[in-house]
Amino acid sequence: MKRIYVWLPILVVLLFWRLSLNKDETTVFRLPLNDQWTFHAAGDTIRRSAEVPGNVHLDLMRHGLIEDPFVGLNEENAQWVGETDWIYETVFEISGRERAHEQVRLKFEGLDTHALVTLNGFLVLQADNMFRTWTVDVKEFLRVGTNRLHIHFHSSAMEDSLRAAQLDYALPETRAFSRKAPYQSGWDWGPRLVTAGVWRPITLEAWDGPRIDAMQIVQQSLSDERAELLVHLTLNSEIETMAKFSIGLETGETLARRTVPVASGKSTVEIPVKIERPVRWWTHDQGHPHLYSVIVSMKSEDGARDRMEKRIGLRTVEVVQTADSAGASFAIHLNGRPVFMKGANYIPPDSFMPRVTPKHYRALVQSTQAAHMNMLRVWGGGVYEADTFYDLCDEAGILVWQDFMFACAMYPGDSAFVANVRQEAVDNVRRLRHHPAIALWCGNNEVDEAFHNWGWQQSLKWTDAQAAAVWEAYETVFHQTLPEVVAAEHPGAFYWPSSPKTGWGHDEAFQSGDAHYWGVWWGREPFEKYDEKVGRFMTEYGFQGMPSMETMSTFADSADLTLGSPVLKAHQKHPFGDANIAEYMARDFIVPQSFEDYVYVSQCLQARGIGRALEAHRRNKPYCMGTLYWQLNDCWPVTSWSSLEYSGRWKALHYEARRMFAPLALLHQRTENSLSVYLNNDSSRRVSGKLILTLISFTGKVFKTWEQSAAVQGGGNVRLWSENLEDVLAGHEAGTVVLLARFHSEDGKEMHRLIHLARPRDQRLPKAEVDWRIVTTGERSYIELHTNALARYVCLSSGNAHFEDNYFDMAAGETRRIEMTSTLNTPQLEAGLRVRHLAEIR
Ligand code: BMA
Repeated sequence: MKRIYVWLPILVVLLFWRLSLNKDETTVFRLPLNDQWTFHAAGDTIRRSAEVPGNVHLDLMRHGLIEDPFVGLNEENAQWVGETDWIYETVFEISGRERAHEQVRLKFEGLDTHALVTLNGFLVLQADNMFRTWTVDVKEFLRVGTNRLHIHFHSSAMEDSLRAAQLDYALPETRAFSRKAPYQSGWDWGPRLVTAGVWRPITLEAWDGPRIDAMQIVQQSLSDERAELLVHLTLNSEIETMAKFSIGLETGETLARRTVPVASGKSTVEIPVKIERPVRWWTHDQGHPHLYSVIVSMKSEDGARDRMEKRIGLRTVEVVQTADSAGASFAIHLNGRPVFMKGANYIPPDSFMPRVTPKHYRALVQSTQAAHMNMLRVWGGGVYEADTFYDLCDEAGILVWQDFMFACAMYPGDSAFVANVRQEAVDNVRRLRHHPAIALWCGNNEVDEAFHNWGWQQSLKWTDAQAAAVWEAYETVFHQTLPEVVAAEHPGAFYWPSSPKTGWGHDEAFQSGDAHYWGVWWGREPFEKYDEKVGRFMTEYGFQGMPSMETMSTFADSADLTLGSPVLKAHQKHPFGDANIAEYMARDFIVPQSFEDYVYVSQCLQARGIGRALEAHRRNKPYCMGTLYWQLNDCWPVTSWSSLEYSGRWKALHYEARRMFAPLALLHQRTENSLSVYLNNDSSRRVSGKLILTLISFTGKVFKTWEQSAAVQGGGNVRLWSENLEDVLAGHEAGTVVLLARFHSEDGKEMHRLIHLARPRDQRLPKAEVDWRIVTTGERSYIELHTNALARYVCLSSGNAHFEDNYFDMAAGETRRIEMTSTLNTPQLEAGLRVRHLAEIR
């Protein structure tokens, strides 16, 4: 009790000190321009209220002028929106005091895309890149009283055609002329919804004397004793003055104080600081993602104050490419430790980005982490994500492979285009470089591979000179401009020109660099090929699965829920997607007659195929040091390669990824006549214990047992056991037995998995009875399951409930307890609960 007397005064002092720090921390006046917006089509006289940030599709929907393009066949009816010019207007009030500031500017964080901006009738900005931040000095155009801001968005589709007509050869995609999110033009998983509008905030800023415009924190060295950082500030001041700078951490610790002269105009200040005994940032699977907030405050002698805060992580990331007999490695070393990267490709979580909330991002990042992923690739056909997304990755300990926004197209190389791209790169590298999550920068998605392998030279009839010009433009952007920007703005960061390095039709693709393997799916090769087509770092491969019935009911009436219905076809964007699903399903499963079962089996199929790839990639560690499947998420409800539906609901694949990506995993490999079991350990600790394998019948009869001791180093991967398949089967038919693999570690933990010896369609699955009951302990609800015989792909569903595991196999006699989370109460959950498994399909 006495202790409180000691602590209380200290706490009070700390509290006051914090409050005084927060008080008047900046004299920069900021006015967000979010209110009183209207929009109308050019030539139209009716102005309607608009939401900013937002976009024209969202505004049209809100006014009932278009129907939700995600529903039914509405996408088609919304195409005119992208071919129209749109005008957004607002008014805002400015007082004499605000107008009197020495500097006044408008800051546009995202205009989508070709925008003419006038303020009180004066043209202040001509923007043509949705990824750039534009700042414009507007003091001379600003009035005391009411000001009118007017933005005319030209149709991008029209702009693209105009620009394309000026080039004497055709580029494969006219969308490439606009610096606009490529996926808006339609993708093989996304609708064509070419939108327009103020998609990120506009702010009026006014100030006197110096302000901090930008802050860069360069990590100069990092050891266990100390981190040496250089804090680089960009200042903006109308006048020459002296200013005091203080740099500290959020804990209150001061790292440096300086008083320096500030020049007029833009100037820079560099202040070195040290953090003693630094705590490093790790991915969540390797340690703790520790973050530091570095706070700079400034006070000038004429009374200007400003403050900036950046949250950083102290870590090193290297991409190590060591030549070897096959080619060269491609391994991410985090803080000097090679770490196997597990994850997926991330696309924009909505066709309409302004409506994505922090809650959406949080759910996505949580699902990523829950599946034991430590890396996401922000794919180049979308957008440079919102700050919130990277903040969440920093906190969750997830690395980001960051593409620049170029995908599956060739781009112009004229000087205006290149200058525009350069500035886009500068803006985004500056915005994102302090995030410890950013592992590397990659120039584009599949542009190099497309130029060399997709036959455009022939299909577009380029002359040799034209093809050379197209390639020269490529080199200017991806081999010159972007690496220059990364080197200058994010010193030490790794730049990789294109993902993949080499197209999958070439052997080299699997010998060095990163690889996309699309022989399964695009090439219709069997899933077994995944065992062979293992590269050094797999950045793409995938297989589609249909979304759940719940998600499909958000866009289709029950009458439309049949294979091949026009509404379903509109929600399958791949040219032969449905045919592919059908073909692969028939290879491995008994194809169900009922639509609902077909949807379920399509998910089992996707999980089975990609699960095989994940297993092959991991098993080949350290030859392969990363695997990112295509794709994590969806931008609308659709049949796609995603493991998370648009709603965030987990498909069977996401559960499979969670099992396959577990830090410690039992993996298997089956060849024509042998079977092997591996123990793969991605943690940094050595694990040892006992491996027990039993060959059992589907009703649980034990035929044969193998037992041996087993150990694997931290980061290791060992083949523990290998047998001739004939000896494993011991005279039994492959479709009637299963191998139960169990590992008991010395610290008392147990894990197990079932290794199947035949495809599901060739297994004589019994009509297992899976009993269940709901158990509630305290706040938590569980479903407890028991089966009397082998049950495959046991699928649990109840409304929006989330199950910690799902679509799993259960051996005869097995009991499992699965946690459920839901907004429903237990009786509701129980009433809606459905448990099924593969032997029940019709
Ligand atoms: C990859 C991606 C995407 C595409 C996917 C599936 O090449 O980069 O362009 O959606 O394949 O076809």
